[in-house]
Amino acid sequence: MSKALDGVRILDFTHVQSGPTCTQLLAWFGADVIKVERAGAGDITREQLRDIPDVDSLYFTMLNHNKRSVTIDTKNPEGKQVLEALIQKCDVLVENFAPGALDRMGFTWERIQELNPQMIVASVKGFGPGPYEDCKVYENVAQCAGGAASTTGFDDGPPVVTGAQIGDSGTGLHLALGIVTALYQRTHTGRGQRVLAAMQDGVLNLCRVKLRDQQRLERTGTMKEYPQYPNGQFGEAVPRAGNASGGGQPGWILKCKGWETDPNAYIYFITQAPVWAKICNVIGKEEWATDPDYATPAARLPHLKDIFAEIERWTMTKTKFEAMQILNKYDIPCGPILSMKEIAEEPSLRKTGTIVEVDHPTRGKYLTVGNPIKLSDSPTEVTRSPLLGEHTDEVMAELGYSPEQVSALRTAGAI
Ligand code: CAO
Repeated sequence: MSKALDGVRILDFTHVQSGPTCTQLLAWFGADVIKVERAGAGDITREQLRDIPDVDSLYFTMLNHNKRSVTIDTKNPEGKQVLEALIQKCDVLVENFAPGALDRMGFTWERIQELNPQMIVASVKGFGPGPYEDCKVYENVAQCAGGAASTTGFDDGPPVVTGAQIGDSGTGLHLALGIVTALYQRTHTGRGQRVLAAMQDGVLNLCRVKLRDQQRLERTGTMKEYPQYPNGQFGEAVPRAGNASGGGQPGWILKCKGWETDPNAYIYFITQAPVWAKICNVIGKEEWATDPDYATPAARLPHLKDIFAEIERWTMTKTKFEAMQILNKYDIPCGPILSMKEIAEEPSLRKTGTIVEVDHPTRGKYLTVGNPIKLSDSPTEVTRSPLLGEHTDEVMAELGYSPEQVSALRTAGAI
């Protein structure tokens, strides 16, 4: 079966997490992704957080599936020529080097355009133009500068970063959308263009509702769905909301049976207005369905802490899965707090290809997260990440180099 991006060639100059997330997605959609790495070293993540000596780390393998790897020293004059040949042959160059690194290598936008006017040059940077544009940036810096950390955590604690890699993987996702959009525009303009996804911008985009709340706060001085209401204090900026649900339907994380020993024996419980009467029935507080202090969403807002405490008395008598079963019967929105162990073992996620077992020649079998975006006409088959330089000879042959030329370039340290 053909793939959505069949025929699209990506020159993948990415490393670590943000860029590789993007190019892995494009590979899953069928693009030919050629990852350029330095001989002898490669993407630094190959050797970071290793769990098996001398074997590509899970950090690397889980971000570089379905790609080919070639080694080129792009600071070597002959290596530069190889890269030029690749630029002429590819549709998109994706990079997430530190600001200015590509220019320092001699591959400015102008030079790339000379070589291939159709080329799309896509970059992840920490920041867009402005005071921090020259800064190197990692995940948590982006979470802090993009507004996520100041709005995550509890009111009486410090800012908190989240385990979801919204700065790296989140920005990679944004970049992938920019690339396919630019490819689409190229079908009628015939021209390439630059695509920039700054990590601060990507995180802020995901924190959009918090900028909404900032403006609500400035206008009204309060936000009734936040735990600071009615007894706490609001300051000038959006506060940390603990586990409150951001929308108009109050929610909180509640203990379930076993919480004393299992750190994940919890459930997220939403007191959605249309099912309020059913919630009252389930927890044995039938009178709340008609009590004027509890019967309407507005009346409930000042009592949310008491309401969740009462619901928790009920959830603590059930495991999170028992509670789910009962609550789902009544259409009460809730979700178990799943550990990574539980997720890894969940059969339904294996069935949909969201969790995939991959075999690797030096590592053996491991689990990875498959393509979370399912296209009915372009199914994803996850194949293992390449070994360093595994496809150098193959790609060099496709570029028209003879085996003798390849061997000379290797001796010269260019590839
Ligand atoms: N051949 C020769 N040189 C190469 C090469 C190759 N194949 N590949 C990379 N290099 C060189 C670069 O040209 C650069 O050289 P200069 O410093 O002389 O210009 C050098 O390797 C190091 O690149 P770097 O500065 O990007 O790498 P770093 O480890 O110092 O920084 C990071 C890493 C992530 C902080 C930085 O790349 C960055 O800020 N990227 C943009 C933001 C980003 O993506 N952050 C997310 C990281 S986690 O996903």
